Parts: sequence; structure tokens; C-alpha cells
Amino acid sequence: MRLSRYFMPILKENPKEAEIVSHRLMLRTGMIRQQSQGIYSWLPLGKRVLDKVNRIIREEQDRAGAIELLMPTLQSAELWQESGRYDAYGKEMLRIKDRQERPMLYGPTNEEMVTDIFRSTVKSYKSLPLNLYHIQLKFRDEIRPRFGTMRSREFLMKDAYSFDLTREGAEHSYNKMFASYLRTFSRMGLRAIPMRADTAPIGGHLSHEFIILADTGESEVFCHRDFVNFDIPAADTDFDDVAGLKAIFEKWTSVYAATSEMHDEAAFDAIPDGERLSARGIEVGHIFYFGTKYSEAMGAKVQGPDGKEHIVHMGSYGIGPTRLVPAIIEASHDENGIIWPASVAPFDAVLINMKAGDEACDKACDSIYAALAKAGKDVLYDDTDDRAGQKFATADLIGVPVQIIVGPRSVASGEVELKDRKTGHRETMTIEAAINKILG
Ligand code: 5CA
Repeated sequence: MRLSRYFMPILKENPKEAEIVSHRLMLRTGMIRQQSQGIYSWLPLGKRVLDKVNRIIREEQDRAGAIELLMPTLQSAELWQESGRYDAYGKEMLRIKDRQERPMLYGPTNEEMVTDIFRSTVKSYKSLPLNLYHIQLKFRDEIRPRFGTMRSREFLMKDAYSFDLTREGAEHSYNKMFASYLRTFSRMGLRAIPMRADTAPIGGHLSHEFIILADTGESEVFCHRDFVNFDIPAADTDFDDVAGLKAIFEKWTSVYAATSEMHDEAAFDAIPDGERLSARGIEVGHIFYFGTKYSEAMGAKVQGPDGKEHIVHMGSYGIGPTRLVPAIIEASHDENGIIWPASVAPFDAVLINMKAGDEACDKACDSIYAALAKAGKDVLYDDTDDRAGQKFATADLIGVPVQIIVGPRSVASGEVELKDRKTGHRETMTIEAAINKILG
């Protein structure tokens, strides 16, 4: 992508309304724009990161056996009357009427709708286990939307819903999502700690929040330091291995971790001195096992191997992609801007032409750009006539992992400079060596 033809409206000044660094940097870099309170547009640079985040989520959901579909944002109130949540949900739910005066709502979550899909299509235990997910916008009329897309009113959610014949089956489905979440967040450069959580307002018996430790987090959390050293499940984890997944779950829930709502002072105090961690955190995922709460109310049942009808056991599993993007920034930035982990970076590299219009510089840049594009790399080519200093500042601000710096002096000897955004390390090398290094 040539910067001269791209749309990246960078702000010169720090926006005053932003209270935390991720919000400030997302506005500064032109990743997002507020449209009304708690409602945001994702501008091209932000959209690229969001797509990368969603891609990792999809890959890990698919690996764990979940199947993607897409449900609508608007739902009929009838479904929610069936489950009893239409009245219970309160003012957080945006209620609307269509032209026939039929009550509708903008979905804050999809348990009812997916249960409706299930009950009208699945008849036999042979179709189980089943886990359906989508990545779709939600709306919750939060009292205090804040920190940009960290807590917004309209936000993206990956929500998965599992259906099983038995409680044991449902626990395995829960463990699959549990392991999948550890992998998902780790691939984004984050260490998420699963913590026992409150089940309201989804309901149920078993629930974990996945929390990223960050000073600006909204949740107060208490846990054991050991989490920092636990192994993340490998890519070749067998998600059908019931005992293996149970072992992962048990390992990760073997030491104390709780949010303030579930905090047990005595259990926390029992942790030896120096190993207690009391911190703030950002909830990036939340999983629930709620048994037959919705399937019973809405008549979701299958014929079992015994020929009888069985109400199915369900769980739901959420991740907030539009919250994850700022959470990653909170975890990875410095005074010059964002430092994207390569897996979610909007571009693989930024190519800085220090003297656009200079024949030798243009030629070198064109050849580097073409070679990297041909190899499938996403490169942002700064071909504008801005000052070199400004180009460096922009490259640092938007946090692309590698900068390729092409200036008249080095190009004369066939060389360019590579800068690692994270370490600041710079190295001069031939054009060919630079290309090879980026291609890895
Ligand atoms: N139905 C269940 C699981 S699918 C559910 O709705 N869970 S939730 O309420 O915990 O939301 C799931 C995830 O969505 C949260 O962990 C969080 O990452 C994200 N999320 C929730 N509310 C917001 C919000 N206002 N802004 C941004 N992300 C949010």
C-alpha cells in the first residue's frame, strides 16, 4: 500500500478526551473514529488490525472444532420472551419497533437465537457435540461507555455456543474452548489468566473470565504469580482427547485466581508472601457452562441413544475483538507509539523513502516493494514528500514491526537500513539481504 494513496488520518495532537494510552493511540493513528457515544467507525488502519485479530480467533475456534455461521444483529423480542430475558435484561438492551409495530431488539448476545436454530434443525444425539460461533456486532447500552472501543456500546463479539447430550460432554466442550482461548490470546502476544467468575446475566454454574493484567484495566484481580510460567497448549493439541483437555483445565485452575466479585480473602492470604499478585486487569474473554437454562425454557432437545428425548446441555463462549485491539496496545507500546506483535500488525513492514522523487531512492523502494509484495508481504510504502523526521515518527507511532529505511547515501552503495520497532535496533545491509531478512 502506497501511503500517498492510503487513508490514514493521523492526528498531530494528542486527543484530549482519551484517558488511557490505547484510546489515545487509536485516535492519534486514525484507527478509529467516534460516531456517537460508545459507537465507533473502524478506519482502514484499525480495520486491518481487527481483521488480523479475528483471523486468529477464527483459526483457533476452527481448530477446537467450532463451526462458523452468521446470525443477524436484529432479533425478534419473541425469542427473548420465551427465555424470560426480555424483561430481565433491563435498560442495557436497545429495543426497537419495526413498521408493523413488532418489538425487536439489537442483540446484546445470542443464546436465544442460536437455541432457536438448534431446536428447529437438530433432532438426534448423533449430531452432537455441536459448537456454533459467529463474529458479529452486539449492542449494549452501557451506562458508562469509556476508553474508546475498550468499553463501547456497539462492539464486536465472537460468541460460540455448544450443545451436548450430557453434562460430561458439555464439560469437555467447555474445556475445548478453555484451551482454545489460551492459544488465541497467546498468539496475539498476550498472557490471559482464566479466573473464576460470576455467571450473571448469562446464568449457569461454571464460568471463567480471561483477564489480561494491565494497570488501566477495569477489573480488580487477585492471583498467584505461577500463571506467568504455565505452558500454553501446543498447536497440535488433540481437542478430542477428553483427559488431555481436562488436564489443561485442571492445571490452569489449580492455583488461585479471582476477580473482585469472586474474591476469597482467606484463600488469597494462604498464598506465600511474594507470590501473591493483586493487580488490575482487562476482561478479553468470558466462558459459561449453564446446563439446560435456555434449552429447557425453549424446548431444545434431541433423541438420545435410549430412544428418549433429552434436553441438551449448553455453554456460551465470548471474546471481544474490538476490546482486544486496545488491550494489545495497553500491553505493548512505548513513548513513541504502538508496538504491534507481528501476528496482529496492520502491515508486515513499513518502507520509508527518505527522499521521494530522488531517482535512486524511488528505484530502490520500487524494487523492494515489488519483491515483498510478490512474496505476499503487506508493506506500507511511505512514498510521500513529508520530511524524513516526520516519516520516522509516523512509522514509530503506528507500530509496524519492521522499518526499511531507504536514503540517498546508503542507496548509492546499494544498501538500506532495517529498524526493529520493538528494540530500536538498526542494521545496515544490502537490499537483497534486507528483503531476505523480512521474508525470514
Ligand atoms: N453470551 C456470553 C458469552 S458468548 C456473553 O455475552 N459474555 S460477555 O458478556 O462476557 O461478553 C463476552 C466478551 O465480550 C467480554 O469478555 C468482552 O471481551 C466483550 N465485551 C462485553 N461487553 C463489551 C463492551 N461494552 N465493549 C467491548 N467489548 C465488550
